[in-house]
Amino acid sequence: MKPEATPQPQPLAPGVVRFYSFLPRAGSLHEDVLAGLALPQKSIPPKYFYDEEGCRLFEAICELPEYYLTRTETAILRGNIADIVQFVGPDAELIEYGSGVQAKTRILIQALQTRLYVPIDIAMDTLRASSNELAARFPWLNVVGICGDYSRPLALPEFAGVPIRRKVVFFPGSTVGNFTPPEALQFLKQARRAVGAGGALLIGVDLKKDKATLDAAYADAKGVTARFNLNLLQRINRELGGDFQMNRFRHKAFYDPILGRVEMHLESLYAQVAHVAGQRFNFAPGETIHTEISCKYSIAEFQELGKRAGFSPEKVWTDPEQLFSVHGMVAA
Ligand code: AVJ
Repeated sequence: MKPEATPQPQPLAPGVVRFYSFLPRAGSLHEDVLAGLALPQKSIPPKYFYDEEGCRLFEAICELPEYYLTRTETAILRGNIADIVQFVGPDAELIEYGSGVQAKTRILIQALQTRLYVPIDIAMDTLRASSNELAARFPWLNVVGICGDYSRPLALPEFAGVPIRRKVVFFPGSTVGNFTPPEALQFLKQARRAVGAGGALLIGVDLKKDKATLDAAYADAKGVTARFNLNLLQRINRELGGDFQMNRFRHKAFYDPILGRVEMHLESLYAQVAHVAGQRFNFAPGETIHTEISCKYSIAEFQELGKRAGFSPEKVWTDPEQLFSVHGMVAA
């Protein structure tokens, strides 16, 4: 498939799911991993977690008792759905970044009676399977799946044949936390451009809270998050001819209250050498590969970030324990 934006508005038909691939050329995993492992603090971008096994493990994380994020956000959406429908308004095009299995989206599409849904995800197989299922579930819905990496600028195609009054970006799961605050600002500016004047943003943001709750959420008792993290090494072994030994690394995750973020690392248990694509990498005992950050924001902090990106914060929905927030913002 050609990684090019389509210049002409595309006619749509409900029930026919269209897919576009905007993925960067093959080889980005190769380049990013080799570059990341050569840094003084070795690091690999979290978008590479999501191969088939990684997607499966992430879904398992969402079911864990310690991982309160998914169920809390889902409850917030369900509990405030009438207010959310009023905020979004009729005839909205729904654009979702990091759509995954699209479970929360179903709540919105059902309530909003959405006619046009544009899910964007880096994992092509998950995107295809979920989009086809969704289209079968909502016969009036046009679905246009975009396989792409939204950590870089991404020009979305325009569509004809469906009445649209406003574009709304849905970005659930606190995935915005995987960006540093400056990167999050860039992303929000990109979302602002994507929705245009009069557009809106519906975004799930995990709130700052006590360290014990956050440490447990990212280092669960069953070790599912550990497997999710270690799967990255397995993926590198498989796709880049690596020779990482899984049992010589361990999952490490902790909340840093000063930086307001969870960090995930893969820690080398020994002095060891690993090879990737013919290159040699040395590890000291205790040395880590940094694999993810999950930034946490107070409501005021995130509203400030939204304002700097050109949105005016209009609504915030939270749960009774103030664990998680969903912001409704309008393009200023
Ligand atoms: C879906 C990316 C938001 O950062 O909480 C879960 C990913 N990492 N457990 C998060 C994740 C470890 C998750 N996001």
